[in-house]
Amino acid sequence: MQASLRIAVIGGDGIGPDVIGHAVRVSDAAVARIGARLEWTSYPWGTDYYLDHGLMAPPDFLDLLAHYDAILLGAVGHPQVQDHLTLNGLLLPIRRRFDQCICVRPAYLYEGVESPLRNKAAGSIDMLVFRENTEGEYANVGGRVYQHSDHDIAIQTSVFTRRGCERIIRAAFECAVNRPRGRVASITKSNAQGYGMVLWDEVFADIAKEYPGIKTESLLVDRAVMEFVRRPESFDVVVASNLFGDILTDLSAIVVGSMGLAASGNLAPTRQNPSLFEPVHGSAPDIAGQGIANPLAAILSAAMMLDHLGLGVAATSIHQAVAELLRSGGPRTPDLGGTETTERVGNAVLDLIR
Ligand code: GGG
Repeated sequence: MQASLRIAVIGGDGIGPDVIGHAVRVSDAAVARIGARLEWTSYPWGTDYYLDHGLMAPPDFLDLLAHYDAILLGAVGHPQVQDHLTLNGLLLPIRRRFDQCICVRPAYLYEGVESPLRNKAAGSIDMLVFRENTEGEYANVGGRVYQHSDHDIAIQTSVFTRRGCERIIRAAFECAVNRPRGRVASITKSNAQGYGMVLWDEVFADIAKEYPGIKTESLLVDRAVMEFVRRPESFDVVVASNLFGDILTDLSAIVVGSMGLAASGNLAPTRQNPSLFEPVHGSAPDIAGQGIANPLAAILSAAMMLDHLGLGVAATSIHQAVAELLRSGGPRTPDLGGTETTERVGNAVLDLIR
């Protein structure tokens, strides 16, 4: 038996804890088949912790997490606390501290899942969005003055660095080299964002020259949202800023059937720090605790984690189980038009793996 890998688990808020346990169980079953073992440590951080302690996690939480091989997160967000407090109290500091500068979000139309767009064949939509993950519009630079007065002023600054643009754009090209269609689309709004996003466009053009075999296009984000709906099949690898990548991946998720299938990895490419894996969906307080959240996004995020940790065979077995469940018309939760529970779907994936 190989030495076990240490994973920190943060269920977080809302449906996060509902789905994350299934990702853990499925991962355990998948790695057991190849004689590996995962050692999980669960942390009760999130908004309940905040309501008790005034912080989303203890002051030393980043030091604690630094010792793990990876982090698996459910969701953050709670109706009683402003979203910027929950996000900046837990998820964003993790991405920054561990320099998880690359966020990868696949969108694939599985057989057995219907796109809300007409006549889309299984597999015809297959894109991989590379979202810049530590700067851009999420840089958290700015301030407020004259609050609670008629002169209230808020300044929010985006930060684009050549290094940051290069890292994410190069990662997108490197990925495209190994994909059959070999295309990269860059999405900005550089007509209106004439400093940061113009720098992004320049870096994109420079890096594209190093990859003459890759077909490229640059789109303004307003056109991109239209084209994601009009011709989603034409997108292969997509690279976008932090905010645009976040927004576009809600769209790509729904185009392939549901947010409940959207997985993501926040990658620390030097591998000196843990990477974090999480479903793209948030805490969905409207359905939290009802036992009807789709666990597949969390399960597929765990598969991305196993792949990242060198357990590719286990990751593939999870992908195959999820694909088989969907193809065969197995149990599905309401987001996919079904009536089944989180538990039933999670157990069905487990059965397929075993
Ligand atoms: N599953 C992670 C989660 O709860 N995400 C909520 C969210 O709003 N995230 C913002 C972001 O990823 O930028």
